[in-house]
Amino acid sequence: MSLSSLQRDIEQKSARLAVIGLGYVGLPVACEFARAGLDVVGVDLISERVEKINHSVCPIEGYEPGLADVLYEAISSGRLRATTSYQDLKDRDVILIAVETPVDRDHRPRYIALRAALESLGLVLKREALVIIESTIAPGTMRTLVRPTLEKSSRKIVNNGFYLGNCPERVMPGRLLQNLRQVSRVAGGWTPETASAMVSLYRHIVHAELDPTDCLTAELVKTAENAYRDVQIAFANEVALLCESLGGDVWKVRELVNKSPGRQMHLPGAGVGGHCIPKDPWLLIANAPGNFQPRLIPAARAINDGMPLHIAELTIEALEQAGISIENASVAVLGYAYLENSDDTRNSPSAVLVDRLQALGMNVRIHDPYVTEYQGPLDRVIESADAVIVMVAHDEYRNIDIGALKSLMAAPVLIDGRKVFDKEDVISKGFIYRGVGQAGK
Ligand code: SAJ
Repeated sequence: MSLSSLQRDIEQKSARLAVIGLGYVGLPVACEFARAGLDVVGVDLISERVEKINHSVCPIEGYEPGLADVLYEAISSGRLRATTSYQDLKDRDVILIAVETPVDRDHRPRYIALRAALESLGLVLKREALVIIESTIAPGTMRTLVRPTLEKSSRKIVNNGFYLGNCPERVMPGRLLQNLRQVSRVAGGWTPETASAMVSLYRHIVHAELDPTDCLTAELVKTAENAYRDVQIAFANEVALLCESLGGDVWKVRELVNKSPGRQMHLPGAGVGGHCIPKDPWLLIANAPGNFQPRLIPAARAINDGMPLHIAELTIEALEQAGISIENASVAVLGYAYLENSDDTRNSPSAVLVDRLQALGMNVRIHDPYVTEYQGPLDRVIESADAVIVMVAHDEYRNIDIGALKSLMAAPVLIDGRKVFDKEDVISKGFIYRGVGQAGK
C-alpha cells in the first residue's frame, strides 16, 4: 500500500490501528480512536491489565472523567480489543507506540521498553505500515534509535517498507481525555507526506490544531515545553529563597510582578514532582553534543530538587525557635501526592522530605486524602505533633481550622510549603510559622 492509499484508508477509517502500551497515554488514545470508528488492537505486556481492559474495567488509577465510559463503549462495540501478543499486529496499518521512557538516576534516558517494543513490532510489521512514537523521547532519538532499531528488526527500510513519525502526547493526569481532545498536537513526520497522513489520523480524535513538522522539531517541542515550565518554576523558587534571605514576601512580590505586561511568574513551592516535568528537561539535553554544555536547565532542576530539602531546613529552624529538640520530634506531613487534589505520587517531593526528616531522627506521620496508604482522619495524624508541614495544596487542607489545629498539637509549629495559610493570621493565633518565600519568625 502506498502512503497516499494508506492516507485514504486513514481518512475513510478503514485503516486498522494498533496501540502498544496501554497506560495513561495509550489507553485513552486507543479508546478514542475506537470511539471514532476505527478498528483498534491494544498491546500491553501486563496480562492483568489486558484482562481488565477486555472486561471494560479501567486499569488507570485516579479520577479520570469519562475514561471508564469510553472504554466500555470501545470494548462493547468490538472496535477495541487488548492482547499481550504482538502476533495480533500482523494486519495493522498504523501502530502507535506509547511506552514509558524514564530517565535513570544519572538522568540518562532509559529506552528499554521502547527498544523492546520496536524489536517485537519489527518481527510482525506489515509492509508499508505507519509507525508513530507517542512516548516522550530526547531530540535525535527518532534518527539514532527508532529508525535503525525498526529497520533492523523488520528488515525493511523507512519510507520504503514502512513510514515513521513522532506525535508527542500532551496529557495530564486528571484530564487525560480532555487534554487528548482539546490540546493541539505536533505531528512530526519522517517526510512531509508522512506528517500529512498523521494529521489525517489525529484529526479523527483531536479537536484542536494539528501542526505538521519534522521528527526532530516534534522531539524538541515536547521536551522544551516541559523544560520551559521547570525553568519557570525554578525562577519562582529562587526568588522565593531570595525573599526569605532579604525579609521579603515572595507572594506579594509575585502578585505585583505579574501585573507587569508579559510577566507570568509561576508558583514557588515545596518542590516539583510528577511524571514529566522532572524528567523531560533531562531528555531535552540528553543528546547535546560535547561542545555544547547546557547550564540553565540543569541549574533549574537542582533548584527545584532542592525545595523539599529547604522545607526540612525551615522545619529545623521552626522547631529550634520553639525550643524543641530535632531528635525524636514528632512531625506530621500533610500531602504525599505530587499535585493538589491528585493521588499520583510519582517523583513526589514529599518522599524526599520524609527521608530527610527521618534521617534527622524525627518521627514522621503522613496524611494524604487521595493516597490510599495515607488516608484517614487528619486529626489522628496531627494529634500531639510538634510540627505540621503542608506539602500539597489539597482542598481539604485549605479548610483546616487553625484554632482546632493548635489545640491538637503538642507545639504550635506550622511549615507551609504551598502558601495554603495566611502568615499573619497563623502567627496571630500563636503559631511559629515558616512559609516558602516568606521571612522567618
Ligand atoms: N508546580 C510548582 N509551581 C508551579 C506549577 C507546578 O511548584 O507554578 C509543581 C507542582 O506542585 C507539581 C509539579 O510542579 O509538583 C508539576 O506540576 P504541573 O502543574 O506541571 O503538572 P504535571 O506534572 O501534570 O504537568 C503536566 C504537563 N503536561 C504534559 O506534559 C502534557 C505540563 O506540561 C503542563 O503544563 C501541566 O500538566 C498542566 O498544567 O497542564
